[in-house]
Amino acid sequence: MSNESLANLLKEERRFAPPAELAAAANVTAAAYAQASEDRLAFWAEQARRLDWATEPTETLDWSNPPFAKWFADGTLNVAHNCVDRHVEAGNGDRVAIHFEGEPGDSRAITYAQLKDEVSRAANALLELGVTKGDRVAVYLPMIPEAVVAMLACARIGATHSVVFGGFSADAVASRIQDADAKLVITADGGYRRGKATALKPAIDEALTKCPQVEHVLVVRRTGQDTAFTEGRDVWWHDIVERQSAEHTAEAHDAEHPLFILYTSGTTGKPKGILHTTGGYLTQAAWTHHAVFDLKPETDVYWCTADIGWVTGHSYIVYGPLANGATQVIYEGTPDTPHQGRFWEIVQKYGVTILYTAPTAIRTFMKWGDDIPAKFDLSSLRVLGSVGEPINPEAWVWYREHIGAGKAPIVDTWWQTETGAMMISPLPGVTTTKPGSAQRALPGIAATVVDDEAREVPDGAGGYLVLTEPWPSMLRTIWGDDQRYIDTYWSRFEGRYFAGDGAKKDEDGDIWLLGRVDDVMLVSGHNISTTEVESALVGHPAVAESAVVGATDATTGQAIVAFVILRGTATDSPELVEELRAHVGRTLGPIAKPKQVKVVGELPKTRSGKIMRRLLRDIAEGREVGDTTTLADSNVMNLIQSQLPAQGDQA
Ligand code: 6R9
Repeated sequence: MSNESLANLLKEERRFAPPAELAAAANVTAAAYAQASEDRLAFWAEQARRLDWATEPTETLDWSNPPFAKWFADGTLNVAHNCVDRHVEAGNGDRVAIHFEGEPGDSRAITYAQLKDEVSRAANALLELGVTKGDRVAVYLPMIPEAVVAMLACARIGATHSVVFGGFSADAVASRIQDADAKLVITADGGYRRGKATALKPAIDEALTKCPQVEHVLVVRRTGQDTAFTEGRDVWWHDIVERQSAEHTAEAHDAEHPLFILYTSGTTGKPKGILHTTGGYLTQAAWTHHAVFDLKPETDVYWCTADIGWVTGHSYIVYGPLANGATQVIYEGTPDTPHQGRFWEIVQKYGVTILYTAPTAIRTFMKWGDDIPAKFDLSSLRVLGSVGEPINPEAWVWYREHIGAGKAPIVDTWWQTETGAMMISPLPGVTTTKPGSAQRALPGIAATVVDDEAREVPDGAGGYLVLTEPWPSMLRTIWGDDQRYIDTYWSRFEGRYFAGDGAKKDEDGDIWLLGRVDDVMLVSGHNISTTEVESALVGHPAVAESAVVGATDATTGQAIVAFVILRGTATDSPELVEELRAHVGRTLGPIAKPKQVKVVGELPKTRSGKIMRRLLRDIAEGREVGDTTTLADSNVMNLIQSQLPAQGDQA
C-alpha cells in the first residue's frame, strides 16, 4: 500500500436539507447525538427500554473479555412477545402487520392478532416435532408470510434459526445445515419467481442425504406442485400447524440467548456462521428502524424489498419493523414480473410511505427508463433507504428525483451481517444529505477511518473503516469458531473491529464507503477505489451500471478495466467507449482513466445483488473464470464472455 492511502478523487457538491415538515415531527433529533456522546451506554440502556423485558436489565455492557461482548446480560425477554403479543395487548391487534403480495398477484393481509395466533400455533407445532430451546432450525423458504412466522416461532421457544436463502443450491444448504447441526428444516414445495413455480423441496431432499441428524422437514404448501415426501420425516405445515392451539405462553430468554445464525460467504471457502443474540440485537434493530426511517406505526406503510435470507430481511423485515408495530409490505417475486413497473404498482396499491431497497435495484430501474415509475402514483413515499453497496451519486439523485419526487430524503445505510443493524447513516429529519455518502455513525456508534498503521486519518483522507466501540447488535462470535472470529475481525487493528471496507472522510468528517478493500486498485502507485470509477461512469448519461476491476498490467501494476451496461437509449460504439474513458479522466483525473471499457448486457452479482468483481478480474486478465457458486445467475459469465471482442483492443 502506498502512503497516499486510498484514493480521494471524487468531488460531489450537491446538498439536500431535510424536509421541514419531516424535521419538525421527526422521531429522533440532533439531541440524540449529544446525548449518546455524553454517555453512550446510558443512551443504549435507554433504547433497550423501548422493549418489553420480563426482567429489566441492570447491566448494560460487559466488555471484560474482549472481543466477546455481553449486552444487558442480566435481563430476560422474549423476542416474539416483543414483535407480536405486546402490540395486541396494547390494543393494536387489528392493525395490519403484513400486506403480502404474491408474485402471481394473490394477496393476504395479516393483522397483529392473526400473526400472534399463527406464531403461537407454529411454536406449538415445533414443540410437537421435538424442537426445544437451544436447538437449531434451518429455514429455506420463499418470501411468504410463513417465513416470518417460522422465524418468530423459533424465537418464541428459544430455538436458534438459521435462514438459508431460497436460491442456494443443495450443497450450500447441506454445508450450512451441517455446520449449525440443525435438527429440523422448514421449507416449502416451491415459490413463484419470474412467472414460474420454482421447486424448493428437492434441494432439501438432496441436502439431507448428507445431514442424517435432521429429524423432520416441515413443508409449507405454496405452489401446489408435485412434491416427494419421505414418510415419517416430512410433515405438511398445514397438517400440523393448523390443528395446534393458538395459545402459547412465551417464556423469557436470557438477553444473550442465541437468536439466529446467518451464514456469510467469507473469502475462503467455508461460510462463516454469524451468531446474533437476543436483547442487544433487538434493541438496536428496533431503535435504528425507528430512528433512520422515522417510522410512525399508526400511519406509515413500510416496504423493504430484501429477501428474508439476508441480514437486511432479518433486521428490517422481521425484527426491527415488527418490534416497532409497523405495517409492512412483503413481496414474493422479482421487480420485472409481470412487467417492469411491478414495484411502483405495489407502492401505489398499498400507499407505501417508506421504501428500503438496494443500489443494484435502483440502477436496474434507471436502465429500464424514467417513464416506467412515472406511470404510477408514488406521492405517498416520504423516506427512501438504500443498503448493500455504495450507492453512486447519480443513482442516488435518480432515486430522489424519479421515486422520491425530488422531496423524500434518502438514507444510505451502511452495515453488515456482522453488525446486525445499521451503523452509519443519515437521520432523515436531521442530516443534510450528500449523494453517495453514508455520512456519520449513528448515535451510540463509534466508527472511524484509519491508515495501515491504525492511525486515524485526518478529514479529507482515506483508509480502512473500523468500529472503535462495541455495539448492542454486534455479532457475538462465528458459530463454533471463536478463533476465526478474533482473527477475521479483531486482529488487523488492535482492539478495533475491522469491517473489511475502504472508506474516506471528507472535509466535514463525513464517511464515504469505497467498497471492500480487496477491490481497491493500485495503478502506478496510486490507490484508486473501484467505487469512485464506477460512480464516475454512472455519472455519464449513457451508462446505467458499471463494475470496475484492476487487471494485472506490466507497466502500471494494475490497469483499470471497466465493464458497463448502457441505459436504454444508448448504443455501443468505439466513439462512445472513447468518450466514457475521457469522461472518467475529466471527472477523477487522468490517473483514473480506464485502460479498457467493455460494454456488456449483464454483470455478475451475488444473490444479494453485490457485484462479483473477482469474476470480472478473471475475464480482464484472460483467465478461466473461477468459483461461481455464489453467483445469482450462472449464465451471466458465458453471456459476458460471448459479448466481448478479443483481448487487447483500446489500449
Ligand atoms: C447489510 C448488508 C456487508 C457489506 C459491507 C459493505 C457493503 C452495505 C453499504 C455498503 C456502502 C452502504 N455495504 N451497505 N457499502 N454503502 N450503504 O449488506 O450486509 O450482506 O453482510 O454486506 O456490504 O461492503 O461490508 P452484508
